[in-house]
Amino acid sequence: MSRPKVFVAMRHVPELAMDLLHKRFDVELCDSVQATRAEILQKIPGKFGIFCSPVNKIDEELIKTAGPSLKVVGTISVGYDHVDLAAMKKYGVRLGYTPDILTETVAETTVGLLISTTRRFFEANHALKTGEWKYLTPVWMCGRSIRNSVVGIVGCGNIGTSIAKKLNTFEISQLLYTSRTEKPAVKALGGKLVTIDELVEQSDFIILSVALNEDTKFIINEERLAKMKSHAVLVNIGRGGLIDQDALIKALQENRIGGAGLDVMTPEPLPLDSPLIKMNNVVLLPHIGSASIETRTEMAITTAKNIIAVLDNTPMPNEVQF
Ligand code: 8YV
Repeated sequence: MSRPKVFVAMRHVPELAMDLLHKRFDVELCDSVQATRAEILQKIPGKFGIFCSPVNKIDEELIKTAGPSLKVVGTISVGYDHVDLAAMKKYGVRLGYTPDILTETVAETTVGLLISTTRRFFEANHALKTGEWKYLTPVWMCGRSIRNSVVGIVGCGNIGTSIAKKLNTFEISQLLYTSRTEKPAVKALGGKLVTIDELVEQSDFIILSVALNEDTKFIINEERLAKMKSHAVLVNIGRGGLIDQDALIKALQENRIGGAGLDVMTPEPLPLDSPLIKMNNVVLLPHIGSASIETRTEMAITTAKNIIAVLDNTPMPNEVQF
């Protein structure tokens, strides 16, 4: 008897997760490292599920192309802005995702990105390796301390709260945050719930840790960039679409803010001719917020289990409700 089929839209998925899928499904892997849109549309018809990531847009065209066999989309991510929830609902397709698992890893990345941006680690490393390090004068390669600074976290969900806890050990002078509701755990750290405009005006370091949706698209725009302190450092570990990137580039070019640390950007991968690439006060990471072996392995296993749960008609470990 033929088994239900799953399409895996990427290679190098941890073996433990692949083993789980192989036990229950006929698994079709994409041809290269990452499936193109055209390949997905070609291979999705007749599939029960798809194992995908935020690089794969899951929209009505794809769901319709899959046909009625498609019952589940499993995304190896906490974010699901790449999935058209209305279309999923219309065609009765369920969505599994991987919240919580990556919280601490993404928070670790954020702290690292913040420090390396404000303390100029990559610029300093480059200076050493290219022989620019000749003397040690008092202000050479100096950045600004996190200690005694005002840190603003935009979006205090699980990841934002974890970032707040980690940064609280840095003896900062004030923690500000935005959120739909007051967060007792952040309040207990001395965190103050403010508006986004108050946050951008008052913070030395601004961290974006919020989901991308219609309300948060371009939450950092020209107007808000203009309100920032001239030494403010902006860190983004959410989604590129949270920032009007052209406005950010302009603000950086005109030295209107201090710098930026971006783990996410628009588009991804960032073209090498982007002005951001050449800026010394910009640290760019290739979307590696959750990229620890332990975390990605657990995310992959959960994604597989989410897909299998639909086959078994049991509750998914993590399902997006819509
Ligand atoms: C993903 C992410 O892990 O979780 C998210 O929303 O963007 C990342 O952590 C990464 O894109 C791999 O799928």
